[in-house]
Amino acid sequence: MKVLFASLGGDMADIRDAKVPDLGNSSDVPVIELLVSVGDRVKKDQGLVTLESDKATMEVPSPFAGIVREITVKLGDALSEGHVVARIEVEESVSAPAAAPVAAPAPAAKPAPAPAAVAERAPAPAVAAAPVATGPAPALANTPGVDPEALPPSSPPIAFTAESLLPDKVPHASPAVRVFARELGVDLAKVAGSSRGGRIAKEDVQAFVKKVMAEGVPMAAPSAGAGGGGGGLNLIPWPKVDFAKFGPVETQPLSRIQKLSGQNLARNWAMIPHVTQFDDADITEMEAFRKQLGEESKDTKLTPLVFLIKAAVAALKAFPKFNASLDGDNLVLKRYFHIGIAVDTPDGLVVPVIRDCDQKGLLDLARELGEISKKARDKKLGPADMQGGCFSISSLGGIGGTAFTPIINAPEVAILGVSRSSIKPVWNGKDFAPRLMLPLSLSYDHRVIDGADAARFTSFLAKSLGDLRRLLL
Ligand code: CAO
Repeated sequence: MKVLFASLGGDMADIRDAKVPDLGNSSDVPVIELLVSVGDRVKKDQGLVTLESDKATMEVPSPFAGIVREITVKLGDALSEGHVVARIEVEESVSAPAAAPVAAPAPAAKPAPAPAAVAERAPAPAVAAAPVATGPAPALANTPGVDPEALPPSSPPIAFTAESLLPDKVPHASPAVRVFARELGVDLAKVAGSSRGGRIAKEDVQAFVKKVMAEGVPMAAPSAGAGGGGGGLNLIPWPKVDFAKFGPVETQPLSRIQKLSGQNLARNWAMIPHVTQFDDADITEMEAFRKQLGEESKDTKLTPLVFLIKAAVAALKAFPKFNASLDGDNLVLKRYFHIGIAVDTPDGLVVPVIRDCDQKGLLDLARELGEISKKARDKKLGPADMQGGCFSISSLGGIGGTAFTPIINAPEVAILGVSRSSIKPVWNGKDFAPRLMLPLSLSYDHRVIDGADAARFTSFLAKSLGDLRRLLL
């Protein structure tokens, strides 16, 4: 039905009925939720009310954009195809500016059908054509802990499709609850419904989120692309143990750095398919050169790490896929060479970045490495010092060990671990010769880098460190 109301300015308002569409074989389906209020501005296809049959929930969409002037049903009403659920003043007729706020007839006490007596010349209600602010979806706006200002202007409409009528495809929850869950990144398949017939209510989603946050368990299904959500592992909760039952204990709070780096490491370890490639570089000649250079430049401490930075830059140039990051379905190749260096501090691990390593000589790099290590240990690194890295090096060579499996520093795709060099007997074709061998451990993201490329990369590194003249090529 189309009804024309006269507005204060004398214009005629075009008010039309929003009716229940074809429900397949269903009829007398109860209204379980009113999704809009009188005065709300709705988009075409935006849900007006939710119906729930024994098998599924479904939304009655608004056939046109406009302002809700009347809601003609109430909770519990049983509706069938053709039932009028609301009267909407269609968009074109509400576009003229006006000063007064929207007023509208009170909701009808009884469900439709609409009164046939309302004629084109019915007395004009005090309807002004003032634009109605489109607020956040009602289901979210009223949620404790959810800032309505931070929400999108309206919930995405949920299509009234055949699929939404198929019980096995629809979570047993109203569309508004599904929208709510989607906004919070909750996979409804994991939420137990407490309402009649196991239906999931908004409160169930809230309780689930609280529980998950308390336990630190991911909420959503994993994202297919890189850089997507971090959930979906479906892990059992972390074991809670009263250690004091077994002996004396002392509890120490984690430092801020430990908490932050712990979260990053856990995400990177869980989300990146790591493989680690091991190799040894013969650094006998390099070490002789390093010692000689060290004696010439006594003010600057020249450790093997500086040579590794140079060799890594050369390898990144030769194998550009290692100087890249995943961005959804794209690989972003970088044309700059900023190297992150893992630094061990009393408060935990940090990774400051040395920029433009391709443009710096060994001594400049050595000075900068000394400066950032000091800055890190003095807790003076700012966020900018740790951003923009292409590839990281984690050197435990000053401490010891023969190999380890470093964790990639996302969104980088590879990291080089360096262990302590030692003299080893190396077969030179005739004899075993004592050579200073440096163990390399390259962890790489197998989504981006193949094992063969990783072996080529570490061989290239080993050759470059074995003969520094190669870095000039
Ligand atoms: N083999 C043998 N000796 C090595 C070596 C190696 N691979 N690397 C360094 N050394 C020697 C150095 O030459 C130096 O010797 P001298 O004192 O005789 O000059 C000594 O070990 C100490 O070096 P260093 O550690 O102070 O300097 P560096 O440039 O090698 O490393 C830094 C600097 C900041 C990376 C390092 O101090 C550091 O913090 N490393 C720890 C990184 C880390 O924790 N990684 C793990 C991350 S995953 O949890």
